Amino acid sequence: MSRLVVVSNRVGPIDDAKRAGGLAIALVEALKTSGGVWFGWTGEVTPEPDTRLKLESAGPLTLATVDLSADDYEDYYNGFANSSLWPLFHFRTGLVQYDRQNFEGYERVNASFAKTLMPLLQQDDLIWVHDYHFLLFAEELRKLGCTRPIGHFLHIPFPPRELLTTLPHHEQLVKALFAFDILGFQTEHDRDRFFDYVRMEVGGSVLGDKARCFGRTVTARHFPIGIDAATFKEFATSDEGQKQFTSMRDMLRGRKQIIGVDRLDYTKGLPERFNAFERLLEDYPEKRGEVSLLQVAPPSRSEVTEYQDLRADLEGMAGHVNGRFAEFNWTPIRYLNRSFARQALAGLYRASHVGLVTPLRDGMNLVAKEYVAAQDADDPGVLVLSRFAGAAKQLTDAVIVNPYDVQGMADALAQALDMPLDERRQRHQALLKNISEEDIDHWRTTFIAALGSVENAGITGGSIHADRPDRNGNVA
Ligand code: ADQ
Repeated sequence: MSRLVVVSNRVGPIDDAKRAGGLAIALVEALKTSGGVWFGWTGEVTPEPDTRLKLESAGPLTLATVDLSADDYEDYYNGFANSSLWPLFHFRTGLVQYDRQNFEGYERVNASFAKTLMPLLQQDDLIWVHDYHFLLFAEELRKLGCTRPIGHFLHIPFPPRELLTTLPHHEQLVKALFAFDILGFQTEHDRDRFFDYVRMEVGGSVLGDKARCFGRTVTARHFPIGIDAATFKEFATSDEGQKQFTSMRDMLRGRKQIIGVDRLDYTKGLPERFNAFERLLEDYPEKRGEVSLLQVAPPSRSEVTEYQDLRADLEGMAGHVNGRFAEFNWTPIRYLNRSFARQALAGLYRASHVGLVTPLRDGMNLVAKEYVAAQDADDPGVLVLSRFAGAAKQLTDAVIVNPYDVQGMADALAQALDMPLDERRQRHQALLKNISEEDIDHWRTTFIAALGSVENAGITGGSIHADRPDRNGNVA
């Protein structure tokens, strides 16, 4: 059996109390079953470049990590990855900062990480690279002579070509994607936007799930990421989950609660959400004193200015709504900037009558799936979900909203809060079926099967290997 080598920007932490971020949570859940090597950044920054590899065992996994130098951290991580690619891929061209030095940092880190990984690779490895940090990674590995199957999974949306072309290096990035064998996207729409770029921008061709361009062929499919639904369901009734549930319900004293859980990020639509809650209290006065919003949002990327601004804005907005509507025994918005362990989080979801998940744009959104998994099937809460989360393509039995429409969201909240038990149960049953079938195992096994089949195609002389660039990056 092939060994799995996973590459992602951050590795771990394996300790789940320290994790708040979809990619880390999904990868830990996926890798605990498959085992293998997990390679990436330690999360530590050193003043000078230091490419020494740290190896550590964690059950069936070997963690292989390196530090980033202060320059790489600025140029690659805060710079090109999080100030150029992240906003652009979430359709926020207005927030994109582009700087050639940052792009050079991005190239430098992709090349040096590939160089560090190369000696660890074995004959039968399947290499699975994750997310927007490493779009150049396969090209760098190929230059070093790697001929193993390499797949890429993009956790965030793929932008429309009109937006992608605003980035000076768009063609170089897309060309590098053709050094992978398999490209995985969250939704069919994301995959189709990639195909659209290939056809319309660089004159490539698309046949079925294969794109051909730059003398290379790549297979591109959608693999919607899931959660470990069975385990998360158990978390909600674990001792810790039950404890959180009980203390939350005691505190609510018969009132209802809407919950939002997000990394503090401008893509998550938090100001719009606070506005919608305020509109609910304005337009539905009977809800005053009867429902509160609990927003949990641990800080994220706090060295990037936009994230600092967002944090200040939200504090101001929560203060404004509370100042306007609070009673001595009722606080409308409770806003917490902290993380919770998984079991505790599951208990909080279960205690909440509405799960409010309203990103302006999101690759998938695991919180929506976790909220569903944590509910009591006999008396479930209602998921209110943005149409612009990848999850909305699967979770069609949620109450679907447009996060730019504050009035529409307020009305949807009222509908969710008043929804009869029968309808809540029906919707929940359908949602639970979906997240249980298309769970994290399904995601991992379908992706790895696709990656494995590349190898078989290669052995039988399939076109993919024939097109693969040689060690100098040249293709036939
Ligand atoms: P994220 O943008 O981080 O993920 P999401 O998918 O919602 O978004 O995952 C967040 C994860 O962090 C969830 O598992 C959630 O439980 C956890 N989390 C958030 N706040 C927390 C808190 N306060 N305490 C504890 N845990 C917390 C990226 C993409 C998404 C995509 C995922 C996976 O942006 O679109 O769904 O990767 O591919």
